[in-house]
Formats: sequence, C-alpha cells, structure tokens
Amino acid sequence: SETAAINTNIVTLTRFLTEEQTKHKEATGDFTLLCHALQFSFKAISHYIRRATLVNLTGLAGQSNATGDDQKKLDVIGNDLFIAAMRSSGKCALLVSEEEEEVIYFKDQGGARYAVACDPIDGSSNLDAGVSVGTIFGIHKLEDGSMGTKEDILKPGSELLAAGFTMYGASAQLVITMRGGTVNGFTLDNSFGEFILTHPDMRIPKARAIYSVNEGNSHYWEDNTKEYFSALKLPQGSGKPYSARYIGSMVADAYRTLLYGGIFAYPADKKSPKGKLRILYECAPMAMVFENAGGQAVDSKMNRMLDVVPEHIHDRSGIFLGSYDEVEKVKQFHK
Ligand code: AHM
Ligand code: MG
Repeated sequence: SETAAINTNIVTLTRFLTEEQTKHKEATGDFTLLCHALQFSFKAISHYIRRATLVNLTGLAGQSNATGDDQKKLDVIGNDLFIAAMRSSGKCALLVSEEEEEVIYFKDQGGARYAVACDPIDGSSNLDAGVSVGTIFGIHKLEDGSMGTKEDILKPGSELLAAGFTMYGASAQLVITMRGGTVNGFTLDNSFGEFILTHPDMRIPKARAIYSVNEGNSHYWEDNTKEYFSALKLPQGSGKPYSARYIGSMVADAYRTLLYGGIFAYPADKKSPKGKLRILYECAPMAMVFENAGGQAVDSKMNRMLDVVPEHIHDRSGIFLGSYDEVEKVKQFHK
C-alpha cells in the first residue's frame, strides 16, 4: 500500500543528538544545545546562500554591483549568522572563524565549556557559479579550570570532541562525527526544516582510482608530489589510469571523496611552503571525519594530520586525505 512506503520513524538530527546524549551518562546536555545552535546556523546559511544566488541572477540582468562584492556580503552574512548562533547558545566560550583575524571570546557566557573553530562559507570563490560551498567546524572542550583562552583551541585535531561540515548543494548535507565515533550524514528536508539521518555510519571505500587536486599548481610541487600524481595517470596494473575530479570547493571535493573513495590533496609546494588550507577549521575537522570513516589524512611531511598542532589560529598545512589505501600510496611516494 502507499502508506507502507512512508517512513514514520524518521531520525532527525535533534533525535539523533538526544539519543547520543542518553548514551553518555556524564553528559549535561550542553553539547546537545551547542549542536542545536550549530544546526540553526547551517539552516540559515543554506537559506541565504540560495537567496543570494537569486540576487546574483538579477544582477546578471544589469542591476547589481561587481560579483566580488556579493561574495563578500555572503561571507559576512555567513560569519555573522555563525557568531550569533554560537553566542546565543550560551555554551560557546570562544570562537575562531576564518573571517575573523582574532579569537572571539564570549565573556558573558558563564558555564560555557566549548571552543569552536569554523569556516562559515568555505569555497566562497565558487558561489557566483552556483557551485557547492559549505561550513566546516571543529569543537573542543575547555580544559578543566580553564577560563577559555587561545590554548583551548590551539590543540591537535586528535583532541577534537566533535567535527564535521555541511555542503550546500542540490540539498544541504551535514556530516558530523565525535571523537572515536562513527560518521553520520544528514540531509536537510526543507519542508520539515530538519536534518534527517540519511547516511548512517559512513565508511569511505578502501581504495578508488580518483584524484582531486589543483593541478594548475603542479609546476610548484615538490618532486615526490609530482612523481606521485604522474604515477596515478599511468595505467594501474591491468586497469586504467585514475580519473581527475576537482571542484575547488573543499567540502564538495571531500564529500565526494568520502562517498566514492579516492584521494583529495592540497599539498604544500614551493609557492606555498605551508600549504593553503587552514589547520583549525579546514584540515583537522576533515581529518577527523575521514579517520572515523576508515580513511586517513596526513600533512605534506606525512605526519598524521590529527597530530599537527597549530601555533597560531590561522596556521595552514599541506594535506592529503582519502581512502586508506590511497593515502598509503601517497606515503610510499613521499618517503
Ligand atoms: P576559502 O576558505 O577562501 O574559500 O579557500 C578554501 C578553498 C577550499 O574550499 C578549496 O579546497 C581550495 O580553497 C581551492 O583552492 P584553489 O582555488 O587554489 O584550488
Ligand atoms: Mg576556507
């Protein structure tokens, strides 16, 4: 019958978080509240990104400013939405945002025990083309007795309590994981206004012949990086060379890699010896997601990405992340 096809036992993000909370006897519910604020910011950012595209479309008809201006506006809106959500949660002691030079301290928040790092709209250079962008986030817990200082966020990714990202694509996707836990994917159902669990316990395929890198930088790559990518373009065993897929939006390239397998890289090179992507709100959260899904993530020196400790909040790193076997291959070439 028709009613049999309708799922009446839907797992929303709210339900998922509540069920997770009851598994942890020591949980106070603070983390759940923080996540509620997070998910609201994702819904709001997703909404405004879609509206802004419409504004840009009228812009094409000859009414609007330079596109760069619009992009900037959206970066600011995303950032402001995220900051407001974190402040109003009452659970966030400090926030690092890609869009803010300095750490934001929410001094009026007595009892706030979390430190959050985020890139509110990653990949924003793609916005005007309607290409997927997203929000990346990492959550640390304050040390016992800490009043909330920079040291609470200048930590290795291995100490992250939770991390994840959203991708505002054909639909809004949310991928979230907790330390030592599984990776779960949710899809925003616009009619319900809820994130619905659609991808429980995501596992990245062990290997896949797809590579994702800005090959335009290859002139600047170190020799071993050049040799690695050249090798991928030769027929593999009795099979074919790797396929190339590069969107230029980390959340989209990472999401595809998570689902299909393969390798995503933004290596350090001679032009950018420290790489491009930022440790706190790009590399470390993604590395946690990939490890918890059975993949790996390393920096350009082949250190485990989650062991890298940033000195400054906006520090960068080279990164290779993806399927377990694909990252093993990266390591072989970078010995
Ligand atoms: P952004 O934070 O300024 O948007 O830059 C980060 C983005 C990533 O999403 C993406 O992986 C990378 O920059 C693409 O860089 P490039 O254009 O150099 O290939
Ligand atoms: Mg970014």
